[in-house]
Amino acid sequence: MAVKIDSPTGIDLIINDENISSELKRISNKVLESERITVEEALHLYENASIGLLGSLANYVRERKNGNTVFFNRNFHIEPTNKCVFTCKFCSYSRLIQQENESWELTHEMMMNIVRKYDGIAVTEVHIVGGVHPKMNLDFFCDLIRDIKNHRPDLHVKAFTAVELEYMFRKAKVSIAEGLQKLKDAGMDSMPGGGAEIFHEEIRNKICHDKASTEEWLSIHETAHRMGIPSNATMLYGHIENYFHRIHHMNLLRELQDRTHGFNTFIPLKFRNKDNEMSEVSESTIIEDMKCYAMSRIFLDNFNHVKAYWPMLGRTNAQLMLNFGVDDMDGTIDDTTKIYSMAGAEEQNPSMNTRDLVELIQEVNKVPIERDTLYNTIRNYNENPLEEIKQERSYLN
Ligand code: V47
Ligand code: SF4
Repeated sequence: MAVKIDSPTGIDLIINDENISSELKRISNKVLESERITVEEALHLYENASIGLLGSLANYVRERKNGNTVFFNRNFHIEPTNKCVFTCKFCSYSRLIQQENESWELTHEMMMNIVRKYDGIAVTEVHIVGGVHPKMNLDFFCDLIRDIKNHRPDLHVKAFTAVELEYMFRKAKVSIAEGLQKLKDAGMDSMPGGGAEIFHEEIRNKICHDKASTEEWLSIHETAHRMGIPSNATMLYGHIENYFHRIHHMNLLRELQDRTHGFNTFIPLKFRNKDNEMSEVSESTIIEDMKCYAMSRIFLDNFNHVKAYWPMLGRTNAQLMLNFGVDDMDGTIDDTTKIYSMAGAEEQNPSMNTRDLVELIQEVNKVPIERDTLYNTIRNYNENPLEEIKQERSYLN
């Protein structure tokens, strides 16, 4: 959805400030003219632009693409297990297979019970992601997805990071395309964006050397897109990587998106340092968070959406990012994820009802739109305010 902006007066003021270098002006004007900026230009912007300039440019791009809209959905997570064969140093969530006391492993029936809990409730998406457990194989997950779809055909199943899939397919001795086809036939609708971390080898080797490589991650997403399975992409930032590594990461995604147009949204994930092997690395400041979101919005000109995942950032910081290029806040989640609370995020019991999300968005004068996973509008909450909906859908609290 392209939106025309009549007068970028605020940006004019900032760009025409005499203290801004001619190079920054030149790059900024490219962004305003919808011209793609290069890796070198992005790096220059990252290193030299003020937070004010980055925020204004990001907001400009965001408004051009999505107007004043902020999307969210009504979703819940299933985390089948936190046992994992891999050893990512930043992960506070996984437990080795033998660490029985702090680990969980849900059975097929337990996961179906989670799905049944939402009977009669208008959630539109289940997000399934977890550790990589050798016993939970391709057939196990095909059966699960098939049963979820039989029970609730309208529920969009967004399932498995490329890391989980790479392991699942390798164990099942099937190609990427064969594995994805089986999952698609079972009812998998799309893929989340996890497991990407930082693609640059220098960093990837240090923080997650034993899981799917950059090439494997990209290849799984590219194959999925070509088979009509859309996906998201993430970037784990704010640890030992630098600006160049972030731009390099986003450039690989931008190139893939040029080839397939299969990514829905980009999600910068802020590294949290509690209870993991990288606890000595300090977390990024809020200024760095704002710069990271803004640069993502400016650089990824072929991504329609940038998401602030509020369980990890905290709801007020996520709200702040709505002025730094973000147009999506993920969903209600309903306290069904442990990944971030275990890593020390502010949200220890992540759950917001529709009212909380709508109010958070309206508080910063944006328009709350409930969407489905593929960004089709379900409801515009400015046009159809919550009070009226409450009578129609009594489960809203
Ligand atoms: O890949 C793990 C991250 C990801 C930590 O696609 C950490 O809509 C910060 O990908 N600090 C999994 N992050 C979650 C994920 C996701 C989340 C929400 C929405 C979507 C989507 C995808 O969590 C992992 C890793 O990058 N992670 N540990 C940590 N200590
Ligand atoms: Fe396993 Fe994922 Fe944690 Fe890595 S980030 S150890 S793959 S659960």
